[in-house]
Parts: sequence; structure tokens; C-alpha cells
Amino acid sequence: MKADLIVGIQWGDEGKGKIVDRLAGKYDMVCRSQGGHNAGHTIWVDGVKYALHLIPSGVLNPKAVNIVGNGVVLSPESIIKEMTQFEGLEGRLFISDKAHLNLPYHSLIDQAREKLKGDKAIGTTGKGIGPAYSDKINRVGVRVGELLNPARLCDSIMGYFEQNRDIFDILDIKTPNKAELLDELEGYKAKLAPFITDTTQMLWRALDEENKRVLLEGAQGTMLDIDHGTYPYVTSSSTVSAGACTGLGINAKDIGKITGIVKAYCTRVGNGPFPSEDLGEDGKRLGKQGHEFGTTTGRARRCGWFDAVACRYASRLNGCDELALMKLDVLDGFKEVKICVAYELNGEKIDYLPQNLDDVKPIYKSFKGWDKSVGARKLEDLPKEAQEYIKVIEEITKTKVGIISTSPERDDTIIL
Ligand code: 2SA
Ligand code: MG
Repeated sequence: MKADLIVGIQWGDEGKGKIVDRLAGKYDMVCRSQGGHNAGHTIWVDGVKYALHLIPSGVLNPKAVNIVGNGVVLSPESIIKEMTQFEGLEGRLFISDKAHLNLPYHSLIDQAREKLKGDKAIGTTGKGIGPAYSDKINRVGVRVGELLNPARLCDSIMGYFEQNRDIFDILDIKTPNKAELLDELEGYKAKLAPFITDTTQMLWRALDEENKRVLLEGAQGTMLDIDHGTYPYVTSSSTVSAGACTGLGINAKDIGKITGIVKAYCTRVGNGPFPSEDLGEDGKRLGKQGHEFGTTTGRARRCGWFDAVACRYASRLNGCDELALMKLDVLDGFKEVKICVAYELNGEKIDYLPQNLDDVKPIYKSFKGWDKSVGARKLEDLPKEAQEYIKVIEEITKTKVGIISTSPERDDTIIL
């Protein structure tokens, strides 16, 4: 079997949660391959609200097995808290022993570094993501499997603090009290040990021998990718489809259908370039109609028009078979809607993403708006202007739109 994959095409918050929730019922296994508790979505099931950060969305399907892969940076504190929302997780949730630990001091480092950066701050979620991944790449990280021997892990963390004392003095971060640290690690072990395993072997078995249907669930979005996003204003993981391979221990041939999730307009939280941002009334209206606030930090998202140049780039990077166009209804009532169809850089028109997006200006094409798409469940039910808008997106991004979402409700979805 091949694993299907869903990936964010913009700067995160494209509405992946709704799609995964819709799809989860069809899959036996849902896997996360990157990111950490900086990710977040809220899913409503039968009037109950679930906040997910680290646990894959398959948890809402009682039959699905959920995997937190080696590419994730795992905050034990955060996942333990999240786990309390569910019963009977044993046998349904597995955490890779190779995933790196994201411990409370990583958050302190993250926040202290952001403060030092002043107006150059990235606008991180403050969840320790960058420092945990830096430790991994720097080969001084600690992994989930080490939780099984808390005394030894405690010693290595104490050693890490000793070696980095000079830097931590500048950041005003204290060395943990050894007895308290050991206590904390023992606590994590007690709660998490039954879930820790070699998830790569599990996944291979599921794909090669058990014919299981597997869904790979991306977090954040392509424009936040450490290599291909708007560096340095990115997150510290590989958010693109290729990241799922390293982050889970599978190969490119293991991946089947790839669906890119994209909003019918654009948003971004945190700092950094956003060519089609609208700082005027339209941007404010998009934020209001789209309820654009972060699930993890509650921050208001910056809003703007659909960026077809960035979407085409992201679609090619990820190898999208189709796009899921989310929140189309948020554009309802606009007299005119716009799509960024090219950029202007130093007086020249370009149709690609330059290395640095700071100086590009959007070139828009305007379209007549429409009154009401909300709740539509068939393409024919969409106003013809909305249908035209979707056709133009397909043409410019060279990718078919396969799913259209017209409200947060599970069933207000058009499948093409
Ligand atoms: P970090 O914390 O190091 O990953 O931050 C680096 C950049 O990545 C952005 N980022 C995100 N952008 C959108 N959504 C994210 N997840 C949460 C959500 C965000 C929230 O699902 O709503 O609640 O605020 C997410 N995670 C990281 C971040 O804004 C920085 O630009
Ligand atoms: Mg989100």
C-alpha cells in the first residue's frame, strides 16, 4: 500500500484539521512527521471540542492508530495534557523512540532568543521548536527513547547545561535542579513509556504486510518550510511532502496521493514577508469573516488575497495531485475579489518566487465577487463567479481543485 499525504500550501492554518477529520474515518493509521506543539487545530465532534497539538487527528476515529514520528519534536508535558482528553489510548497511539524531546528549557531559550532579536524577532509560537531542532542538528539533543532511563537522561541534560553555561547566562536561563529534573523525567516515563516504540517498523509493517490505509498529516505549511519557505521567517522543520519521508522513515515511493490544503485567501501569523497581505479594510474584513486567530497562541493572523504564484510553487514542490480549497465562503459578500497572479521585482514582472520575498510587490487580477457560497455541497450550487474564481486558481497553479470547503461544518464540502 501507499500512504496518502496532506500538506499545508501556505503559512499554516489552511484548514487541514477539517480535511483530516473528514478523511480520518477512511484510514487505519494517521501519522505526524514534523513540527511539535506549535501546531494546533480544534476539531468539534458531536458538540465536543478537542484541541490537538501533537496527537494526530486520527485519534477522533476510534479505529485508527496514531503515530508521532521521529521527525517530531515532542513536548512530554504537552502531549500528556492532550492525552487526558481521550480514553483508552494504549494500542492507538505510538511515539517514535527517535523523536527528539522538546523540554521546558527549549521554550525558555526560544522566548529569550526572540526577545534578544527585538524587531527582527521571527514571531515564533514560543514553544521551543527552534531550540529543540537546533539541538538535534547540533547533535546535542535528547530523544524520546532516552526517557526510559531517566537517571541517565538526567545526567546528559545536566551535562548539556554545564557545557552551555556561558550562553545560558546571557539568556538568563538557570540550570535545573537535578533532583527536580529527575522527578520530572520519571513522571514523563511513567505516563509515556507504554506508547514509546520503533514507529518506522510499525509503519513498514502496516504498508508492506497489513495493507493498512495510512494518512500522513502535515503541520504548519509550505511557506514555513526550513529550506523552501520565507527563511529566516519559517519554522524549523521540513513542512513539505518530502519531510514526511525523513520524519517517519519511509521512502518517496511509499507516498501515494498528495493533497495540498489551501485557503481561498491567505493568512500568516508571525513576522516575515507576505506579498499579498492586505493592510486595509479588505484584510480586516477577511480576518473578521474568517475568524483568523491562532489556535495555539490566540494571535490575530495577518490576512490578504490568494497568492497563486506561491501556490503554484508549493504545489510543484510538494507534488500535489490536487488542492483542497478551504474557506471559500469567507469571500462571500466581497464586491470584488483579487488573486495575486505575478510579482513585481525591481520594476520587472516575475512569475516565480525569488530567494527573498521582501521586495516583491503583488500584481493582482480582480474578479467580480459573489453573494453566497456558504453551505454549498455541489459545484453547481456555487455562484458562477465563485466557479470562475476556482477555474482561474486551477489554471494558474496548474493543479486541479478536488475539494472545496464552504463552511466549518463537516458536510459543507464539495468533492469533485
Ligand atoms: P515556531 O514556533 O518556531 O514554529 O515559529 C516559527 C514560525 O512558524 C509559524 N508557525 C505557525 N504558523 C501558523 N500556525 C501555526 N500553528 C498554530 C495554529 C499557531 C498559533 O495552528 O494556529 O496558534 O499561533 C504555526 N506554528 C508555527 C510562526 O508563526 C512563526 O512565523
Ligand atoms: Mg492551525
